[in-house]
Amino acid sequence: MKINVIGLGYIGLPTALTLANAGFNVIGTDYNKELVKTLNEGKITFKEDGLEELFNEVINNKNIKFTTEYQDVDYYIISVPTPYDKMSKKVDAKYVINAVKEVLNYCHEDSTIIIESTVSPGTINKKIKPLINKKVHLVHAPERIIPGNMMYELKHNSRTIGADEKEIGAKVKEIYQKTTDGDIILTDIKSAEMTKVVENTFRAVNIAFANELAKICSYDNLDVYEIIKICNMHPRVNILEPGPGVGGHCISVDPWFLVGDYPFLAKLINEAMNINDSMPEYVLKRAREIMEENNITDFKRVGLYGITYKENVDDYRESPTLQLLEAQKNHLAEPLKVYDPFIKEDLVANQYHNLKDFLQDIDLVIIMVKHNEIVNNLDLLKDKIVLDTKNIMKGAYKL
Ligand code: SAJ
Repeated sequence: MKINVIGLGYIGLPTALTLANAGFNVIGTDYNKELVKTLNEGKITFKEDGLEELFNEVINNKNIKFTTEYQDVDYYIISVPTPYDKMSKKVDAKYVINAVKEVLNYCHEDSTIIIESTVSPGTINKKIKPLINKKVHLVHAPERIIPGNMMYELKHNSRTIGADEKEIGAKVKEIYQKTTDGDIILTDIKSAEMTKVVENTFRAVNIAFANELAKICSYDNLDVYEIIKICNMHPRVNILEPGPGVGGHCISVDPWFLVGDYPFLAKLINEAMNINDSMPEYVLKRAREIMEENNITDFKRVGLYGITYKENVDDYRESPTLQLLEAQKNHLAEPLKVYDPFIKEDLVANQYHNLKDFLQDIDLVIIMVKHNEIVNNLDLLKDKIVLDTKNIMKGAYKL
């Protein structure tokens, strides 16, 4: 069976490889010529544990091809980004809409278009169905894999298939069941859309709770990590970790869809998102307090360790560090110094590519990301003043 995966980014590429590995004939399509060229040269386009091994196995031994062209096949999987409109907070489905329009130019009657991209409840009925100009089937199969553990989760996560035509849902379930040993739950399209957004919103709200606790504890000189550790020993309490903010393309984005669509109802969610968004500025405020306490007067002697949105990945979309750099533009004449072992290109001003050079030029290090590199080399920080937003270093200043 031939499957055309549209969009070869963080979700599409691992998905295409997993399907090919399971025995399907896969064509991966992306409009980014450079990306397709890189893949065709036998190189992966981002780092993820286990991705390169699977890529090499699949391109050498299985049936896959990468192209900028759409295909005429029985099944399409659409995994393109869905940003949100910063003003209205509503989902911006333009990439999904364009991909579906393209597919419709190539597909035959009775083919099935599976949308994996996250969309807010009702989007497929309201924005995609009206585009359909021939007899094709629509399915929503939101992905659940977490960057950093994607390859494992693709094989073992349970997942949701939303289909308004039951027999089509059953056929799509058969496809995914060849790739995962997790349970596959069938529901309707709108419910599937809602589940995906709710899952990420659950995590966003819980992170916001931890972040608010960090602020409260800091205000009253309590150790938030000690409080959380003790509370989490209660059998029904499981508080997440506070941090310098929430990044990535999912948890910092998807909950806004609910705020945008249900503004008079989504009060808690709105506040939670505002709390998470306030964290980078809060880190800056903590840094000022620490500078004052230690007689550091010059922000030139302050550096941010980590640019990516979380540890040991090279994805920096919506990252707390980038949010902080944006926020500091209003306060500081010159951008803070920055370093990240996963970011090889020059992304921001005052960026270092060598940890030792970076540390040499600063007195106060703000740990924004707990990459293994720093967790395993904390001794390099022994002569520094450290604001540790990720709780990896004993004796350091905390959030
Ligand atoms: N974070 C905290 N405290 C925590 C956990 C996370 O501050 O206790 C921060 C991280 O540092 C990061 C952000 O939140 O900046 C998001 O990271 P994450 O690891 O929680 O999640 P993502 O965005 O990488 O992946 C999420 C996952 N969703 C859930 O866990 C409900 C993943 O399963 C989804 O597939 C993914 O979103 C997606 O694509 O929607």
